[in-house]
Amino acid sequence: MKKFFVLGLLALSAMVFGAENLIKNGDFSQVTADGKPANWTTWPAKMAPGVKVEIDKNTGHNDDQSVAITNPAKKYYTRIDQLNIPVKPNTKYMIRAYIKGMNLEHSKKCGSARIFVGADGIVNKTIAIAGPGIERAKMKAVDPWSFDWTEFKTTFNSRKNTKVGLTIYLHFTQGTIWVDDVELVEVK
Ligand SMILES: [Ca+2]
Repeated sequence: MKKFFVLGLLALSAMVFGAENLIKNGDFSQVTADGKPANWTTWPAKMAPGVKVEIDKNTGHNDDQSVAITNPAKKYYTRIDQLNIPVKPNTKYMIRAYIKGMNLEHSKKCGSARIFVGADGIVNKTIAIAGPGIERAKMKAVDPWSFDWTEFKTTFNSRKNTKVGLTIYLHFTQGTIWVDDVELVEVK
């Protein structure tokens, strides 16, 4: 009985929320042999000592696993990218991720932690942006800034794009962010 109820709920949410998540390994459950999140590219490819992008098997949003990005000083800029994500042109999408932050210390011109969607399958030209770096004032951030798992999302129109690029980053900011349950879905 309970099983049927759960299946019914799943079917219902699929109908209500519709679309498939276009992000691969958005829950960071899949890990490569060298301990990196599968389907994500870390940038820069060669990281300075103390800069880390790693799967944390003890911290997650809906489970106990996520990716952690650590900058040991304010001068570092570290990203995880997923590029060339196919989308339908002129269509509304939602980008969402859950982010947790610990001991963030910001430099003057930093972007802090952000979720960025770019045109043409890459991450140069902004289509959409969200995240702690956008909501710092609203969240009354004071350094060193720590916050528990928080939902960050925005909607955007894909305009002429047939593919977009996604990056989630910690920009000229010291500290650690955890990222989980990244979702890019078509919305009405
Ligand atoms: Ca997870």
